Amino acid sequence: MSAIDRDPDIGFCRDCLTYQEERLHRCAHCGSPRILRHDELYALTVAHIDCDAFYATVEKRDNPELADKPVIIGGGRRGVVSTACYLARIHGVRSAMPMFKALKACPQAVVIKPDMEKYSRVGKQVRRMMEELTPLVQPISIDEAFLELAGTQVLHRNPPARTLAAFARRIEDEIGITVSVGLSYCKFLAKVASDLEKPRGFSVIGEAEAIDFLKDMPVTTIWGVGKAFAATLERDGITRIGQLQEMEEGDLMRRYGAIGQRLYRLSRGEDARQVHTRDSAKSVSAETTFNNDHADRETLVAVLRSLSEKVSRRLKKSDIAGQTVVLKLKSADFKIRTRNRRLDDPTCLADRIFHTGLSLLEKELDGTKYRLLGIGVSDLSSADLADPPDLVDTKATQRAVAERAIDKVRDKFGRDAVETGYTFGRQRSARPQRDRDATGPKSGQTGD
Ligand code: DCP
Ligand code: MG
Repeated sequence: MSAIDRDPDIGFCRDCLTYQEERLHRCAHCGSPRILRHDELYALTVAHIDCDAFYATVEKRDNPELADKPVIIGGGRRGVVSTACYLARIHGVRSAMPMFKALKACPQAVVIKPDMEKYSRVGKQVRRMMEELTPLVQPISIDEAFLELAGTQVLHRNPPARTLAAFARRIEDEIGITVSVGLSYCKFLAKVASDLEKPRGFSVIGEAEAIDFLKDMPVTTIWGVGKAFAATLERDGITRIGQLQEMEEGDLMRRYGAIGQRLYRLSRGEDARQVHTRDSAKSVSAETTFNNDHADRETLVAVLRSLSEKVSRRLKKSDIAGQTVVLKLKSADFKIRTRNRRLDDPTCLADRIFHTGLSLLEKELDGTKYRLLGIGVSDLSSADLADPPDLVDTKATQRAVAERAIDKVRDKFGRDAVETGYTFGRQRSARPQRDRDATGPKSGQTGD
C-alpha cells in the first residue's frame, strides 16, 4: 500500500477512483459528488454487500421500458410483494406487503411475476465476482454477502475501500444491476452500513465512532431484534441502543438470557463473529434403524425427538445451522421416503428441527411400518443468523428460550441432566438397533 492510501485526509471518488487531496464536494477529475472520505477508510476490512431492489433491478435491466416506471415483483403463489423498485417504494410499497395493498398505494405500478431461475443466475454471477475479491465470502441470501478483505491489499494493489468501490462499478458495468456496500470493522456494523444509503450506497462505520453512531439508533437495528422482541424491550422502557449501552451485562442477561449478552455486546459495537465461507458439509443428520418395525406414532415421535436433539447438538458444537429440515423414513419393504421443508431462517435448535420433522412425519403415519427413521438439516450456513429471538410463532420463541436454558444445564451437568417430555423414559424401550450419524460429503465429523 502506498503512503497516499493510508492518509485518511485523502479521500477518493467512487466513480473514477481518483484520489482527492483537496476537500472539495465534487471529484476534481470527473465532477462526481460521490466522494468517500473517512478517518478509518483505509484500515477497515469487513464488508457487507447487498444488491439494490434485487429482483426489480434485474427486471428493469432486461426491459429498458421499465426504467422510469414503478415496478413491483410479486403476485406469485403467495399474493404478496417480493420486492419493489425504489420508485414504487416512494409510494409506500414494501416487501411482504399484500399485493392488493401495494396496488392501492401505487396503482400505476407494473407488476411482474418472479422469475427465480433468472434471479438465481444473476445472484451467482455476483457471487462469483465477489469471490474474485477474496476467498472469504459468506453468502447470506441470494443477493447479499459478507466479505473479509484483510490481506487482499497486495493482490489488488489497493486498500479494501477502493477494491469495493471498483467492484460496485464493475457490477453496474458488467451485470447491469446496482449494489450497496457497507464497510466496517465487524459484521454487525458492516451490515448496518450497507443499508444506510441505499441504493448505490457506500457507507463506512469506523471503530472510533461506533458507540456514538449506535446511541440514537432504534433497538431493532440490532440483528435478531424484530417487532416482537422490540415490544418486550419497549415494555421495559428500552427503545434506543443508547439505553442498552448504559446497562450492565449481568442485568441484561438476567432479564433476557443469552440474548441479553448479545444486546450488551452489539450495543457497544462489539462483534467478534468472523466472516467464514459456507460449511463444506452439505447436511447434518442422524438416523436410527429399529430392531422391530414400527407404525405407532408414540414410538416414532420419541425417536424423532431424540434424533433431533442429536442433530442439534452437533450443529451447535460446530456453530452451524441448516435451513431445510429433511425427514427420512424407510418402510419395512425397504422403500425410502424423504420429505423436506425449508424454514424462513436457518436453525440449530432441536425444538424447531423436531417440530418441523413432526409436521412432515404426521403425513406419513398411514399405518406403514417403518424400519428406519432419520432427521437432518441441509442448506447449511454459519449459526450467526440462525433462530432470531423473534420467531414468528411466539410459542416457538418461548420453547427456543427454554432450549437455550436446557443447553446451559446440560453443558454444566451432562446430557442426561434434562429429559424432555417426548423422550422421557422412552429411549430405552424404543432401543435402536443401529444409530447412525451422517454428515454430508467432505465432512470428517462423527457424532458426539
Ligand atoms: N424477497 C422476497 N420477500 C421478502 C424479502 C425479499 O421475496 N419479504 C426477495 C426479493 C428481493 C430479494 O429477496 O429482491 C433480496 O431481498 P432484500 O431484502 O435484499 O431486498 P431488495 O434487494 O429487494 O431491496 P434492498 O435494496 O432493500 O436490499
Ligand atoms: Mg437487497
